[in-house]
Amino acid sequence: MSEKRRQYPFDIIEPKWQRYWEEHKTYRTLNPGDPGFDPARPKYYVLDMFPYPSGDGLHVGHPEGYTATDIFSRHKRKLGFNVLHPMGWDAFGLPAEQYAIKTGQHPRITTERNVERFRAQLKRLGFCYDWDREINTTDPAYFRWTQWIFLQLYNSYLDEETKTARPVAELQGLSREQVDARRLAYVAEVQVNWCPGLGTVLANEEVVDGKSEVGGFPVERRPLRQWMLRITAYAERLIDELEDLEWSDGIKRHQRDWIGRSEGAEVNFRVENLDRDITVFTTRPDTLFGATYMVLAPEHPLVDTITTGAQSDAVEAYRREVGGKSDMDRTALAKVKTGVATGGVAINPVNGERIPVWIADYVLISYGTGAIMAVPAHDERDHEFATQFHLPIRQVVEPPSGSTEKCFTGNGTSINSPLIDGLPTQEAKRKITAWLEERALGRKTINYKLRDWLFARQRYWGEPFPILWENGAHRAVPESELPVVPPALEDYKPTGTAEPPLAKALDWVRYSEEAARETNTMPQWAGSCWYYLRFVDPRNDTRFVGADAERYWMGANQKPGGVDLYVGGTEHAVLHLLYARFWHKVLYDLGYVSTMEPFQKLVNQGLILGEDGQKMSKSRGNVVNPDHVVAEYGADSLRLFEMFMGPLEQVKPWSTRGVEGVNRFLGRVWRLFHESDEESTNWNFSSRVQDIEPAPSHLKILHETIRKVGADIESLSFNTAISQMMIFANELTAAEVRPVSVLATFLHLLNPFSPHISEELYEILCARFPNLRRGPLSELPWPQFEQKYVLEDTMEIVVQVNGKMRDRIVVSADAGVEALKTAALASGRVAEHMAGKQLKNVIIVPKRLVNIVVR
Ligand code: ANZ
Repeated sequence: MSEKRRQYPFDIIEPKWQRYWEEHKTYRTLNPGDPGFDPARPKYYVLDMFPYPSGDGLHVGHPEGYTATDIFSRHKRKLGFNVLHPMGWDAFGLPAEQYAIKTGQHPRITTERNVERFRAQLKRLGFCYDWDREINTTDPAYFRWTQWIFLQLYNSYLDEETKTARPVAELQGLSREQVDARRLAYVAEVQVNWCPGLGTVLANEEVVDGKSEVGGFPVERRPLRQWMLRITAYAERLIDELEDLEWSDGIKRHQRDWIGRSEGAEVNFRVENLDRDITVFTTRPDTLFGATYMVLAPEHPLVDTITTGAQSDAVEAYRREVGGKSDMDRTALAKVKTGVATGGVAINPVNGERIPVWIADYVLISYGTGAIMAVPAHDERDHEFATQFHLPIRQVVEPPSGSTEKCFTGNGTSINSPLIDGLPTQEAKRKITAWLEERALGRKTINYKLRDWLFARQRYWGEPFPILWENGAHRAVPESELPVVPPALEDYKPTGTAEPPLAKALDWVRYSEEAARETNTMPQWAGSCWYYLRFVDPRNDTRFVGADAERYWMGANQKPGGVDLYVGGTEHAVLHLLYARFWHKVLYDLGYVSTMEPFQKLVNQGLILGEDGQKMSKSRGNVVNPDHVVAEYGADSLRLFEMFMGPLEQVKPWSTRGVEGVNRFLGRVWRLFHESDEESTNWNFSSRVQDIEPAPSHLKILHETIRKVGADIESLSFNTAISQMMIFANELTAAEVRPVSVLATFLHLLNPFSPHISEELYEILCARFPNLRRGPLSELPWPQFEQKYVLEDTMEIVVQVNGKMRDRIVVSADAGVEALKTAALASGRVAEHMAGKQLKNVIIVPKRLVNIVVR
């Protein structure tokens, strides 16, 4: 059935409606207080993760999530909601800067060009964004407020009692240094991933196998003075407050794992012959009797003190050797364990045993206390280490019956542990911790894997810090002087040292006789930490977001509140969401926003693979360009196909034949209304479309479709909604006469998916049937489902393949020929017998059987 039919005129229809929407500002959204705003309507805020406008333009992965949110938004509008559905650009970042280094062209110019291309491509897809709310993170009117929020962090500390941010101005009687040490934005000397090739520090996530993810340059560890954000202060809330969010379990688990809450105890071990303790962090205090040695991180401050003369050369050599390694390399499980004895000895507080103290790189200075007690019988890394260095191994936990592992790490029963013998692990932990607490030898603690956020980059194309330095001390740029705009530079190249490129702009750096500007810039994550708030009130130049608008759109009275639906890729499942939640909570604590969380419901769309089932990439040559698809089949077909490929959250391969399939469906919809004479290029309005009373069978399929499409949009099951519309179109195609009321209602259902063709057909109908309510369709209410039309009897039909019975299916008693055929072909058992064969014919005996003939 592959006869080539003439395309319906999408190339005329689509630009026409896009112009109409633009001219009439059809999708403009009003804020509380705007003339014409209707406060009686409920609100709905639908947000896409805004794109980085790369030089390559849009790829087919972008429209997947964007089409889903577009359909959802259009449906909500038709249900009478005030819908906020904005779009903008996350445009600071390395590629524009690297391009500037190569060509000398200012990043602002390339960014503008890329934004224009992206915008045009998105408009060409007919999305219902309110373009009046477009924002760009590199716009000074935007990053002025990014800098302002940074200053809120800078001027706040975490009050331990309430676990909330408070202004540092409330801290009484502290020295300047003490205040600085408590700020949520602070300066620290930290070990960083320094990439000489890119001339910048990188986040751990930006380093793969010791090389930069961008460019593949070697990365080394070195200490550097850096701006840090105290996200660890919020670790507990970032875990606990996930609870009420409508996010997938997978994403919640990702966030929890990343934050890495771990309950245990700190235990003090006295160093022999020294008035000092080594404090270790352990999650298994019940194994204290099995500690046969201790390990300090090589950087631990006690190492020098406890190392004996005989061991000092070996210790020094070892420290030099591991100095350059990243945490990732040091803790890799597979790696051969290394370490040296310090010669020092510590005393086990539970039994007075003398145990040797080693240093080894598998213990990290940045976690817990930077020191451990080693229990080789029950910890794998300790076990490997003890085996290698012939240290004793003593079993203190008996596994539940049956286990014969050499190193048992699970829960069991304590043995060889006088204080807790016979107790199950949980109880043993509690008892031993209490015992330690009574004697001031230890205490219960909670540790988090999460580290403070290294917030500075040595780059040009980012937000400058609104910070001044004077006599070695920092202070905020006065708010009235925001934004701090980056200087114009001739030369964007990194300086080759840790000095950022902004340091080259001497006039800019020099703020006054005494004060100089901070020359680091913020990381690319900064702008996306709060953009969803700016969309709410994007042109406000006295506040980062107006209070009324914020309360309305973010849902001040809902729990947990926030953006109602947020859709984007899983690559942002951890960091972006964590960072944005952190900023939001600080703003909440300070009274600037009204909800505790930014994103109430989150959905991640699945990756679209190439036609070959591989990840799309330039090097594989399997990248599909949406521009080509739009040129050949139209935007409505691209949108429809992206939703028809499969469940939104699933990974799925692209298929050009699939696009042709949905394009044929839209062609069939067009022909429900039109006939073409083969000679001329005209489409004539079909004489079969008439203003008649619909038959019960037509009302039935119509209302089934209303019900299914509405419910499927709400549950984001767009693919099955489309299948239902296909069934509808098939049935109506077969009808002798097509009632105009049924067709008009159907166009409402198709409208969110394929807005151009549906608007056009509706306009054509209105011109012929003056009783219809005038469009545009997108502004008319969603059709009412009426149960009475779908009350139905069912019947069972036999399905044969080449005359052999293969399945029985249940269909509605008055299913027409087309519905029978569609249902029979949809049977999984039938598909098995059709695999690899060609469909030749379908024979239907009404009310009894369908015989599918294949060869
Ligand atoms: C003794 C012990 C016995 C341990 C046992 C485990 C099992 P999580 O769950 O990841 O928090 N540890 C503590 N600080 C460390 C550091 N700075 N570098 C490397 N390892 C460190 O792991 C906590 C456990 O990891 C702690 O509990 C400690 O080993 C180790 F049968 O203490 B345990």
